Amino acid sequence: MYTQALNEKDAPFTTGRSDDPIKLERFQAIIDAEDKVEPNDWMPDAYRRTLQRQISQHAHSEVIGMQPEGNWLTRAPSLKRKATLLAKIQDEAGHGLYLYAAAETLGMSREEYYEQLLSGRAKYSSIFNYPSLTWADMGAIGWLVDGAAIMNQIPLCRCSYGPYARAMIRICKEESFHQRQGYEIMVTLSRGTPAQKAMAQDALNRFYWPVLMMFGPSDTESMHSADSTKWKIKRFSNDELRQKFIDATIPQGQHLGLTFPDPDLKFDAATGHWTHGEIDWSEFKRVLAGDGPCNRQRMKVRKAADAEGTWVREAAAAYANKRADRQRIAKIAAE
Ligand code: BYC
Repeated sequence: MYTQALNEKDAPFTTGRSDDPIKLERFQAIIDAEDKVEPNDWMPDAYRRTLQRQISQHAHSEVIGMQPEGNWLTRAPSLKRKATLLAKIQDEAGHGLYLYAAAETLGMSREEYYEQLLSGRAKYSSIFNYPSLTWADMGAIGWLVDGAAIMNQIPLCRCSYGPYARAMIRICKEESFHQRQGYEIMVTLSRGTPAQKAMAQDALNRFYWPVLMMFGPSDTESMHSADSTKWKIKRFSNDELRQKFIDATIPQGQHLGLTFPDPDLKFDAATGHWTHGEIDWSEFKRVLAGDGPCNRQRMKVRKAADAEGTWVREAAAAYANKRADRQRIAKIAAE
């Protein structure tokens, strides 16, 4: 009902002054009623900007996130492992495409979002600024990074913005396969030779803390959470999701016979949760400021890929123009 009242189909990308109390009240009523907001619906500027930021950063993460795994494609230990890893990486590219398409419904073009990434104005997930040093990292990335991504993304399937929520449903199904393929690599290595088990342990040691940082700053530092929660973009806080992830992951690591690199980790029987040691937020801030182990390398590779693809984009645009010209001429001739 509210959606109908606020639809302004003739004026796409309608953004309202955020101080218009009647529209704001109606907008919040749509959200509170668990209705979806669709691209042509009226929405406050700040809601649009939040989604443009989050969805595009999410898309950038998927695209940049292909690099650490791409690093191991030619060195996968068997044809089967290579085919599986390749399928996973291709899925990540697909996720990027769904997400750029969802972000475009908010009135900015993919090229504009992409330009924000290349110019360094847009972020991507901190986790992809860490190197993938051994084959075991393919296991740790699937198990932990995709595991954290699922924990964060399942609630996004119920996000108030329709195109984002729908994209997330498909993405989560694929992430589930990604998590399992990673865990299966970890199972194989953990049951393997002492050297293989040591490699799995080393990957866990290096990825554990950065993965916890993927969930974002602590709730007290999270500047966007209050608005995002009010608008039902976020259903759980950063710390809540981090805790859910830790609670789900520790038993999986124990099953592997691996040790988590946190001496303060202990199970609290009273709450049913694992309590953990302090996260080094100075490292998180450093990585976000561009000074992580691989920030420069990731952007260099992305920029080179963009430059190498220029001719493809130009050729596609030239072909589209020629085709449109031919259709115009054919139409005139037919009249
Ligand atoms: N890394 O107020 P906050 C994948 C920024 S890819 C970098 O809590 P918010 C995969 C945040 O952007 C999955 N920046 O923000 C792909 C903000 O800065 P700005 C990626 C971070 O938005 C390939 C500032 O810190 N997932 O699965 O309420 C291979 C304050 O934070 C990070 C998504 O993108 C971070 N980790 O909450 C394998 C999920 N954390 O923008 C796997 C979608 C925070 O004001 N995004 N920042 O300059 C979200 O759910 C939310 O945006 C976040 C942050 C929970 C990440």
